[in-house]
Amino acid sequence: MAIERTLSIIKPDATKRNLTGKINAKFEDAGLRIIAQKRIHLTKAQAGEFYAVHKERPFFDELTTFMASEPVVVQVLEGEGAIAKNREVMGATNPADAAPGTIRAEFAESVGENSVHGSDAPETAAVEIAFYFSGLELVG
Ligand code: FUP
Repeated sequence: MAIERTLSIIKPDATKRNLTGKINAKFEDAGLRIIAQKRIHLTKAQAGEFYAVHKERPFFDELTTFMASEPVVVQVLEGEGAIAKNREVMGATNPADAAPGTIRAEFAESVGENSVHGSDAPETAAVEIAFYFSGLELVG
């Protein structure tokens, strides 16, 4: 399988509870390399731009308010099949459905406050990485 890069976000519910290191350990234990990382505080407008695909969904306002409520850690993960591997390590969107040992099973508080985001396909990964990082910041 090819080496891929994917965009990951450690969300406000997790940064607030000081879980950045524990979540990063899950990525590294799975063989994903953190090749870029920064802590930022999104505005609600920036969160809305990032999640524009969900603009018409009933949870959009709650989602963007949440994403702007506390700092987040945005990062680029690299590895063999990194996009699918990261989704595996994250677990299902709703923590009630997430497999044991996954980040969302262990740390997420609800379907909305679910600790992490991960790109879902190569095309979205490229767009999402470029949303937060310049090429110079990706140190593989
Ligand atoms: P995921 O790819 O697992 O992050 O899930 P989605 O792209 O389907 O959803 C993006 C974010 O919208 C979720 F992380 C949380 C939020 N969401 C809700 O708040 N309620 C829902 O019913 C579905 C998603």
